[in-house]
Amino acid sequence: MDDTARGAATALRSAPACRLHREGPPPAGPGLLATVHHGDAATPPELVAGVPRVRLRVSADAAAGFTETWTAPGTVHSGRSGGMVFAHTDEHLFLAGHLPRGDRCARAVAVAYSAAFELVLSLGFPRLVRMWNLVRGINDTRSGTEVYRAFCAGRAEAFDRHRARGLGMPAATAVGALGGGIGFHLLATRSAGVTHLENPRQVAAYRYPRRYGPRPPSFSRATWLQPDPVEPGRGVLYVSGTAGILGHESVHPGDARRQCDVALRNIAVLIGRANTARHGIAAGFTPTDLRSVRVYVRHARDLDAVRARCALALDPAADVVFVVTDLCRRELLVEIEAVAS
Ligand code: 3EB
Repeated sequence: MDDTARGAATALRSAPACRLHREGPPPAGPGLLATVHHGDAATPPELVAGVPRVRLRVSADAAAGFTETWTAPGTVHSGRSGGMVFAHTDEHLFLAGHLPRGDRCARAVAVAYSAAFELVLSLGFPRLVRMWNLVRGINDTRSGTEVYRAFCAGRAEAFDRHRARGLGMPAATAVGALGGGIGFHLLATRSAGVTHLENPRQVAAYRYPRRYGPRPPSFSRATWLQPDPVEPGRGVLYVSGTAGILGHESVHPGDARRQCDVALRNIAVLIGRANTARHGIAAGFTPTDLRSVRVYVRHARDLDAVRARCALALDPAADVVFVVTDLCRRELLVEIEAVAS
């Protein structure tokens, strides 16, 4: 291969890229896989001019909204199936679905997530990379079981059904939403290298003890995507929503500032070279490498304190958005997700 051909091949073997736009949706460009609006209205996912569009209601305040775009190099094909929408290049897939309001029991989640995993596999993208779950009334216990716990039970069943076909648990986020029932979207890849990471400071979520619910959450702490086998150090590390949890226990109840510091420290250890090396990854990161940072804060009154703690740890040039929303455990006040590359 000459240099030009190698350059083109390398450009094609890139990870999907995320950008956060605070000034409204950007114009559609080449390689656009999807737009995800985080605003004041929720609608089921749809195709708009052939591009999947997800609208999540995460804030009562429209001015606090932002738009997330996902792009990938190459020709994009999109489609619909069973209420889900998807777009993919030869290498990467974005897929979104939703459960209507009221459908938040374990059974409904198991059915919907199984259908999503079936679609992912039938489209030929068996390696899950990243998943987001937005759950209305996530801490609601009126049905007798907290919605998040029912959600985890259903999701675990869907993963159980697909484990034998090689579907691993990817990096994920599960947070509250104000509209819709449950909205989910995911990234998957056809053949790029995918490594799921755990954090030595935390018990693997899928091994949490029973006191947190009948079935544990199904996610890994981060997923490393390495698009090109001949460039092992080049890739993207997708960091799950990370909270002030040590072992399996939430720490510093009632103290958002200290929970934020623990979450940032958890991320530092997770992405640091000692941990990536333990997982066989030829790159290591520090918090100043983080981009597309999303900070979920339960109470608006904690925003200033959390912003200040994040400013100390992150690169001033990093794109950071703050979202006020409920988190999966009642006592958690802060959760942080990001991407490192
Ligand atoms: C935790 O570590 C905090 O259920 O998909 C973070 C990221 C959390 C993802 C999920 C939950 C999930 O347990 C909560």
